[in-house]
Amino acid sequence: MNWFGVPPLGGLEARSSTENRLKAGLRTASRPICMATCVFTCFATVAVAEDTGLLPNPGFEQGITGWIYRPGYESQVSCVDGEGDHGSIVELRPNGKLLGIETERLEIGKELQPDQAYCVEAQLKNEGLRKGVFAFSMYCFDASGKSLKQIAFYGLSTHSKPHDWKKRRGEFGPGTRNPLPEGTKSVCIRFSFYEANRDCQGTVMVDDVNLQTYEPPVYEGWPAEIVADVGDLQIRFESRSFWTLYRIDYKGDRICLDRFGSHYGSVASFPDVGFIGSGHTENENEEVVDLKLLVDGQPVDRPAAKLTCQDIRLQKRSRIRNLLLTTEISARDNRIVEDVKLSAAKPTAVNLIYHFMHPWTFTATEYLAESLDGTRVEGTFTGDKGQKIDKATRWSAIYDAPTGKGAVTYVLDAPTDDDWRTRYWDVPDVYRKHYLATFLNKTVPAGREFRYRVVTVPFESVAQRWKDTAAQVAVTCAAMKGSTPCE
Ligand SMILES: [Ca+2]
Repeated sequence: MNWFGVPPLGGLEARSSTENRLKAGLRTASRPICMATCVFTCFATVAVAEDTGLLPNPGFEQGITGWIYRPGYESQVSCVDGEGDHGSIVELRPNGKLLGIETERLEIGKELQPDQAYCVEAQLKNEGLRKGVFAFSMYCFDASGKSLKQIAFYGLSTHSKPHDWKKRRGEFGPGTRNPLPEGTKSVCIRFSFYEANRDCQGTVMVDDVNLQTYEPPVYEGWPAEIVADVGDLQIRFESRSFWTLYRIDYKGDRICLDRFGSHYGSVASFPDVGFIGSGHTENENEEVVDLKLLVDGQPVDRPAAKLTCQDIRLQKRSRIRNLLLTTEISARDNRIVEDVKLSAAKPTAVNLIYHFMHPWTFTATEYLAESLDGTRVEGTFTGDKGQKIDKATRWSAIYDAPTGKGAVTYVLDAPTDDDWRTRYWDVPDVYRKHYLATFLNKTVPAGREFRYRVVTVPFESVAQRWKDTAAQVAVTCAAMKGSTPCE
């Protein structure tokens, strides 16, 4: 089960916060944890990093002072020596019952400020779950203490491979992907297990739970989003994903989703880490180095949140670990061109890199593609969670019968010596998500620039003729091959 909404190598996606709401939080009992009930070993002899965060006992060096069982028993929680630099850690072992530990309530206006964003990090070690699920999350409460929302940062299931210590992180508050719901008066940080019959089995260790203020990536004078009407297109650029596309509407119909968690742009999956880039903030943030916007050819220092133009270009330089990306997204003449130049500051092993993610609507019914040798690949979307096409293409297209609209994605540039693939991930009730997948289980070498460029062109067609229409659109795109976008 894809419990956290992230496919094994899927670029994806926490879905909506509601869909993603985790069930690891039955709130049936509350009792303060007494230090004396924990098992202490020799952690006092280990040097531990200075506490700079907002939680009083982030590294469990004072046992689990400041943490509350909700629900749980002393026998399920041990503070033990974590070896190395860990000092004391907390070992959670539900032993066939529910278990949750959480911080005392952090009140908005006291410990936390309403206009401030925060980042919470934790070191986690998964020794394996045999039954149920585990979540690193937070809860938001109203003035009466009623839970308004659970926000999940990291999840484990019985399918998750055991792993050594890993840092996992999340953000909340204004300007982040997790604004607090209206009426939130307090929050807590939580680690919990859930199983439908309350039979949770497994062991997870936790250390260094650090809560700090966080400054979301705001660019001076820039709004949090830019919605642009460009001909028959309406597109949206989103700050929380470090400035990617986040909507494609065509002639008033949404053909590509605007649902936070269904990311666009480029993302890399690193061995033993996971995804970094675009809206994936669970491991590390993409670092935006430079950002520019040109509207009808003119640089705009302080863009409006909503504008109408003939030509818009967003130019970005960013860094994902040792990968450097120069990205331009431009829209004009009812076409969207996305151009990425990728280089590595030093050889960088990856599971894969996705460029040009497009979360097309899940009502899309059919696909069609022309592979590099000229053969056609076509079929219907059935919601089987398969990766359709999965080979290099000159172009590919989707068709959404309910709206009578579709879109062609024509590959203008891609390295000829890499086994890159066009994929559409067919996820029912979520999306038909397009990816250009590269560097499958490879190392990106240093000293070379890799260029990827696609043009996406929406079209309208009756169902019977859509494939001819798409093929005609592709012919018009072929003329752009070899052209260099204006700088
Ligand atoms: Ca510790």
